[in-house]
Amino acid sequence: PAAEQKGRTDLLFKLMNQYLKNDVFSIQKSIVNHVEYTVARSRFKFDDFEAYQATSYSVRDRLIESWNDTQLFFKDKDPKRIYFLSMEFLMGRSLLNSIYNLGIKDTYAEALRQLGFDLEVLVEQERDAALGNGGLGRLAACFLDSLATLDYPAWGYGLRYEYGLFKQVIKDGFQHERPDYWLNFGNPWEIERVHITYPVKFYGKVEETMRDGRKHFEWIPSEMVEAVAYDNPIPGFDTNNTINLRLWAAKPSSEFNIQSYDTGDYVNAILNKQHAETISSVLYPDDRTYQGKELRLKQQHFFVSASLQDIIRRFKDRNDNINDLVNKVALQINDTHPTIGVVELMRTLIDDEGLDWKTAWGITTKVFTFTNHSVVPEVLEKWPVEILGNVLPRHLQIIYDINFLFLEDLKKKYGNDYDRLARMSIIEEGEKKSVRMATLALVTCQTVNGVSEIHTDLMKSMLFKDFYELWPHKFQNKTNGVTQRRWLAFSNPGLGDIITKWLETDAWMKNLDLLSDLRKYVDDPHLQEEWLRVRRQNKSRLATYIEMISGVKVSIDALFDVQVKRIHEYKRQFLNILSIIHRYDCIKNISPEERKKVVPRVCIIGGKAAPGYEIAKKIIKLVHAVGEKLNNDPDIGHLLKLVFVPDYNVSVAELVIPASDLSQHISTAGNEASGTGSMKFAMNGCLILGTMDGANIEIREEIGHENMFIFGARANEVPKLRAQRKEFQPPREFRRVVGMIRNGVFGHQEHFQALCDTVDGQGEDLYLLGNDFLSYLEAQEAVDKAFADRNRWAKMSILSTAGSGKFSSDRTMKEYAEQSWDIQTCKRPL
Ligand code: H2P
Repeated sequence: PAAEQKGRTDLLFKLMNQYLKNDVFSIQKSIVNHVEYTVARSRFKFDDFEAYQATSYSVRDRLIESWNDTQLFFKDKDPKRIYFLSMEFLMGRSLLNSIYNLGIKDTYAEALRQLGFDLEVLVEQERDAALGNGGLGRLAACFLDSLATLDYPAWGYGLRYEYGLFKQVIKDGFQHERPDYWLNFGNPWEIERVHITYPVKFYGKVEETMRDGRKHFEWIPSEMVEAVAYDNPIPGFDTNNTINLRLWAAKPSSEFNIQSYDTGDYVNAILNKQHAETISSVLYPDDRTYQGKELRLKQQHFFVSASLQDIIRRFKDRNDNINDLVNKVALQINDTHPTIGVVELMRTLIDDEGLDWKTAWGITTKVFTFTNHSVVPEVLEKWPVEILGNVLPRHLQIIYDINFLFLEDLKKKYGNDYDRLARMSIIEEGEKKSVRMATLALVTCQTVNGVSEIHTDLMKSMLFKDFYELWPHKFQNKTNGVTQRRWLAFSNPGLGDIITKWLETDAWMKNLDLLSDLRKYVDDPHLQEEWLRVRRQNKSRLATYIEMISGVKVSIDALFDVQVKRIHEYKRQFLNILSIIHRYDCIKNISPEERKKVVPRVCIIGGKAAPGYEIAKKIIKLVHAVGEKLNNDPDIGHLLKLVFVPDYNVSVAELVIPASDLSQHISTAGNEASGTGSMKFAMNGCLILGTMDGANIEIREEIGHENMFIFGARANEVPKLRAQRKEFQPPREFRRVVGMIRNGVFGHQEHFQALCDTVDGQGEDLYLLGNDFLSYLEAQEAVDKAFADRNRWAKMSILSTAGSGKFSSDRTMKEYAEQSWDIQTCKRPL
C-alpha cells in the first residue's frame, strides 16, 4: 500500500540523513579537500586559521545544498513570501551556529579532533560580521534564525558593508575607532552572484510626456550604480529549510555613460567611476540622532531599489498579473531606514509597469508593514527636501503627490484644523523643508508596530498620537524576542544540558514556553547545585578573559554585575558608575570588621560610543579612571573591581552573558523601546536590575516582581519630573559622588567636568540620574542581600530562566506572520 511504501521511503531518507550527519570520515575528506583546493595549502600542513577556513567551506557546501533545495521548493510552491528589509544585520560568527543548526556539531568536533584540531579554537578564528550597531541589527539577525527554523518562506535584504561597525580600541582609557576590515581574510559564508545585478539610478531630471492620453514621467538619471548580490545562507534549526540573506554591494555600472570613456581621458573616466563603490562601503555608526548625510540616503535607496527589482523579477517568474503582488509578497520595513522603498515601489508600478495611481497605491499600501524602534522623536529620520529632490527627483514628486492626497483626506475629516494638518503632514515646513520618513511610513504601510507593550502605548499616546486617532486599526504591538538557539543552547551548552535533563526533552529549543516546567524543580537541591556549578564554570571562563584583556584578576565568588550595550546617556551607564563610586566610598569608610560583611562584586561595563558622541566617550574614560583607582586600592582588594570589556560585539556577548549574575537595564523609563539584552540575560539565569522600561516590564510580568530588582521613576512620572528639573535638589549621596569626580579623585579633573555638568548643572539631568539615585542604591542593597543567600539566588536564577519563554523570537515571528504579513509556513520535505 502507498502509505506503507511512503513510510518506508521516509525512514530510509531519515537513516540516510543520519548516516551522512554522522559520517566523520566524509567530513574529514571534505575539510582536507578544501585545505588543498580552496585554501591552497598542503594537506599535511595547515594552521588553525586555515583549518577554520577549510572547515567553513565544507560546512558551506552543505548549506548551499540545503539552500538550493529550499529555494527550488519555494519556487515550486510559490507561497506568499516575506522580505525583511533592514539596513542592519548583526550576524556575529557563523561556523558554530551553522553546524549546530544543521545538527552536525558533534560530528564536526570529532572529525576535527581526529585531524588534530579543536573546534572551540577554530571557532575563535572567525571574524564577527558586524553589519549593525546594536539591538536593531541583532534583532534582525535573530528574526532570520527564527524565520528559517519556523519554515517561513522568508528572505532578508540588506547592504554588504565593506566596513562593519568600527572596532573599538582603548588607549589610556579613551575610545579610538578603527576600521573593521572584516572581509580582508575572505568570507566563506557568502556566495557572490556575479550575474544577479541591477542598475540603481540617482540624480538627474524627470521628463514629462503624454502617453495614451495620460501624463507619463520618465526619470533620466545622471548617475547609475550596479548592485551585485551576495547570498548568505541562513539554516534553520531542526528543519531542512535554509533561507537567504541577500546583501547588495555597489559596483560601477558598465553600461551607463559609456561615452565618458570616449573622451580620450580613459584613466580618469575609470577613476571617476570608482566612487560608486563607496555607497556600500561603510556602516553609519548610530548616534541616535538624525544625521542627514546624502550618502546615507543613497545607501537606503540603493538597497531597497535593488531589492525591489529582485523581488518583482522573482514574482514575475511565476505570476503574470502585477495586481497579485499583494497575495505573494509582504515587505517589512525595519525602522524608517528602508522607507524610501514605498516610494520606489510606487514609481516602479506607475512609471515602469504603467499602472494608474489608484491601482499602484492600492498595491503599495497593502504590501508594506513598518516597525518603529525608538521612543524619542529626535531620532526620527527627516530628509531635507533639497537633498531628497536632488538625489531622487522623481521620488520627491511622488512624495508630494502622496502628501497632497493625504492632506485632502485629512481636511475632509478635520476641516481647517491647520495645527493638526501641519503636525501630520509628510512634509515638515520651516526654514528648511524636510520629508518626515516615519510619517511617510505611517501613511503608506498596512500596519505599524512597536517593539514592547510600553513602547507601543507610548507610540499611540505620544509619538504618533494623531495617527493613532486616525487609524487605530493600523497599530499593533510585537514584543521583541531573541533566538534561544544562539543565545542559550549554543553559547551556554552547560546550562542547556541541565535544562534538557530536567525537562527530559530538548524540545524547548523550538518551544521556549516549555522552560516554565523548570518551576516544578526550583526547590530541588540537586538542580540548584548543578545550576550553580555550570554558572561558576562560565564565570571562570570569563574571569580568564578579563585577566587577559585587562590584567585584572577577579574572584569567581564575587557577584558578576554586568552592563553591556551601546553607550548612551539614556541607557545611563553613568548612573551605574556613580553607584560604583558610592560603593567604593562606603567600603573605604567602614571598619575592617564591617568590610567582612560586604558582598564582593566585579562590575563589568562594555559598549561602543558613537564616534562623534563626546559625552558617551567621556563615560568610557570615566569607567577606566574609576577602575584604575579602585582596582589598585589595597583597602578594597577583591571587594570591588571594575573592568571595561573593549570592542563589545556578538562574540563577546556570547561569553559574557552566560557568566553574569546580575545585569543592568537601567534606562530612564520611557526611553528604551524594548531592549533585547535583558531577554538574553534572563534566559541564561542572570538576574535583572532595571527600571520599568521597555521589555523589563513584560519580563517582570513573566518572571515575577520578587525575582527582579526594579527601581526608579515610572514612565508616566518622567515628563513631570523633567519639567521640574530646575527646582530639583539631588540627594546628598548623589552630590557627594559627583563631587568626587569633580574634585579629581579619579584624575582627569578637567576632562570630566562636562560630563558632570550633564547631571548636576542647573536644569540639566535630562535623564533623571539624581532623581533615581536613592531608589537605585536601595535596589543595589537588595541585590547584595539576595546574593548573600546562595539558595535564594539559585532559586531566583532558575525562575528567571523558567519565566523567559515569552522572549523567544520564534514567538515574535509567529505574531508578525499571523498579524502583519499573513504568510504560511512552507517546509521542505527531506
Ligand atoms: C534599538 C532600541 C532598543 C530595541 C532595539 C530592537 C534601536 O536598539 O533602542 O530598545 O530593543 O532597537 O528593537 P539599540 O538601542 O540596542 O541599538
